[in-house]
Amino acid sequence: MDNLDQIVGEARAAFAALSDPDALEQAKARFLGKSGQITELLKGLGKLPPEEKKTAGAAINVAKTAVENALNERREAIRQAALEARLAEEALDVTLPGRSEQRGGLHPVTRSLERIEALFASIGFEVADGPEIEDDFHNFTALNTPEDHPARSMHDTFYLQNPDGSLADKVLLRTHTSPIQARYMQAHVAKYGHLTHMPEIRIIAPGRVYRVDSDATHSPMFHQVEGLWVGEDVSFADLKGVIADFLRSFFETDDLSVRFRPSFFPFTEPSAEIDVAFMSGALKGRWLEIAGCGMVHPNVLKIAGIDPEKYTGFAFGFGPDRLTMLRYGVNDLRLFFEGDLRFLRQFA
Ligand code: 2U9
Repeated sequence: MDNLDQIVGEARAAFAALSDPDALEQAKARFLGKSGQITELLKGLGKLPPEEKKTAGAAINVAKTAVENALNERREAIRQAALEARLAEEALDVTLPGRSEQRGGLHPVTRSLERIEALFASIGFEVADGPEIEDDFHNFTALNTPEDHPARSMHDTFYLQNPDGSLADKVLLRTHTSPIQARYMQAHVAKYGHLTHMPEIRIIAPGRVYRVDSDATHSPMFHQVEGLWVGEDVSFADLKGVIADFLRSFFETDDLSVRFRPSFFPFTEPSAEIDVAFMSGALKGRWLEIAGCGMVHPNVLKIAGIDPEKYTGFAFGFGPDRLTMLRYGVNDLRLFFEGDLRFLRQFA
């Protein structure tokens, strides 16, 4: 029976030396497994004379229970140690101050666009949209731009290439948002052109536009908001009222003057540049060029399928980037597109 004490001692020592649960289960097999030491002893009982069987069997079972107890204790100790390690690792200090959520903010130009859209919506303008990758027809031809106009040149306009590097067939990044209105007019005529009194078109077209140009006041990508009102008696007087009203609302002041200077655009006739002068503040008394406008050229109406004898319209175009610079006193356009959070956070 010394042998049994020795086995129990060995088992205790073996279990105590292990701290890995899998290794512990393997060590168990050496004592209690199919051919473990205790199991072999139990198998050997059959060969003993009947009078010894009982005492020997009882002694082996005592040893077996001792090994099982040692095993269970070790299992529990390993489990407890693992739990403590995990708790230590995942310790949560509930007294720490919370991390506050970082709130995002809208880009200053987006804020301007949303203001412009809301102001025009309040006088019945719908917001229209269109593709940034345009074709020559909608970007130039439909807008009465002559074949030899410099805007059509590769110096001024980004043309798209085919995958093999050759120039795509007159596919370009739109240079203004005007093709949005050209497309809208065509779709409008397709829908209502058969009516004696076609409903009015009153839309603004905000969006990104692209030109080959880059310095402190020009970015190769910038924004435009153009507007279009076509109807039966739409006049230049309506245009002046809408624009002056918009500018006073946008800049939140009645303290500004607006003037219309004759100009030229292929898609409007007559055409004008719009200047504003603030009557107070840092820019007081200086005329600032802020937009272009005009009566929609009869050719532009005709190309869209609208009878210029019956309908007239006005159109205008703003640069919301420039409006945003004026509203917030920003002096370099590129700041809007560099993504520097120190700059952008000031508007959030
Ligand atoms: C259609 C017919 C006419 C839109 C117009 C302007 C004048 C204009 C630019 C000035 C510089 C915007 O800020 S800018 O980039 N725009 O001067 N745009 S009239 O005329 C249209 C548009 C669509 C069908």
